[in-house]
Amino acid sequence: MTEFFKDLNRLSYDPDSTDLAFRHYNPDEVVAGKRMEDHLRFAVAYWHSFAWPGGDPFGGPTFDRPWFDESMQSARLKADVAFEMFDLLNVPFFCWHDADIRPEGDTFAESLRNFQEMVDYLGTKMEASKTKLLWGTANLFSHRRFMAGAATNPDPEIFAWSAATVKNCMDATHKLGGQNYVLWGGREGYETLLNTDLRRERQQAGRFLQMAVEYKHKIGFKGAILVEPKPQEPSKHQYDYDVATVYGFLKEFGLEGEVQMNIEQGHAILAGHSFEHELALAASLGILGSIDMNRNDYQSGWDTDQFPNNVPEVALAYYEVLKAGGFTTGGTNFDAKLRRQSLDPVDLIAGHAGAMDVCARGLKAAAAMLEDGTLEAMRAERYAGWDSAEGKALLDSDFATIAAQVESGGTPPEPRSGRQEILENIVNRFV
Ligand code: XUL
Ligand code: CO
Repeated sequence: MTEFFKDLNRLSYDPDSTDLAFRHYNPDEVVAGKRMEDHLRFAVAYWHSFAWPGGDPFGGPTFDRPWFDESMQSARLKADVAFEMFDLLNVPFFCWHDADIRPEGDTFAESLRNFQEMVDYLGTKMEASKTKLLWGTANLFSHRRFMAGAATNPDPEIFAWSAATVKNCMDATHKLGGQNYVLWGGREGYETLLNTDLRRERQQAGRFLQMAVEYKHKIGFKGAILVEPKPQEPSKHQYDYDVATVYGFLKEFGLEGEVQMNIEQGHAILAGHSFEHELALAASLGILGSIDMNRNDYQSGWDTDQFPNNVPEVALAYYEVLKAGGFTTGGTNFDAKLRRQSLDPVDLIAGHAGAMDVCARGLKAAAAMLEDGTLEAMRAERYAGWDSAEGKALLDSDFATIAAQVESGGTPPEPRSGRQEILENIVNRFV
């Protein structure tokens, strides 16, 4: 045991607790026919919890962690502490970027050696733990070499470096039994069109993603490849803007059926959507893979990556997830960081525990709304006309035939109420 969480005990489910405990998240409780743990599939993000030092544009690190130096010994200590936290929280999954788990070397080969050694170290930790790998990914955005993008870089050497990095991260994810591999286009976009060949950059990104898919099949990785859309930040404009944009991109490069989405709440908001919009659209396109359940501050207008704390919002998100049949390889990753004044180890535990409780409440509310059935019945009723023989025939018809029917028809159709307030009142009964 390390000293880091020394005064803290494993959290249990205790609805009446006024101390650190789960008041709503009860892993074994069956909700809509499945254990809560198996529905929610929580994951801790290694980067924000253990690698992020607490800086912001106006100030440097605020967190003082004993592993904050670029040594292998510290990387191992970080892993030890991480697995202690996974155990305290009893989480089934975690996620990493290569750069979170290993110190950067002077050469690619040295970074790779560090990485592979740490992957083996994580493998050993995983053998003694219940916590599995939800996804691995590559950090192709922090180092200055990626300042103009990775796959979309104007410099082919950076494309090559990025391809080699993703190849090794996919190997490691496969080795650790990861259930998905994520690509978030960190700086795959531009700062100004004045220096950007947008057509060329999109072609590069498309070929890069094809190569990732080809490599997945080559090594027999059975997990899902997930793209995580985000409209901007760090780049002014990012090519993977939102679910609809990425779907068009997948179609263009023949990758539909190969790639699904990892949808983040805060990114949806930055794109001018609601989270449930992005989830519903992905579900309707058959590409809903996994979620990053972290919100933004609505006043800041940027990606503040906060733990979720709004049950009604979360309930509407899980409503879409449940309607889509729930997660298969995906799960609920907390891509969330503490506020930079939250200095203590206990803050890390409280952030995650509170988020898990909020998600549990959201899931239960969503399941209850589905079980009640009123919302779905009212939706079905609204579209019932399309299930009639006339409705079905309409879509097989053509403008001229339809016009002839309408022109010879009788009274004009009457509009019907959309019942939004009534529907919102129904939701409020459950949240
Ligand atoms: C950045 C973000 C990333 C991805 C993984 O906004 O969400 O942490 O989830 O690279
Ligand atoms: Co994310």
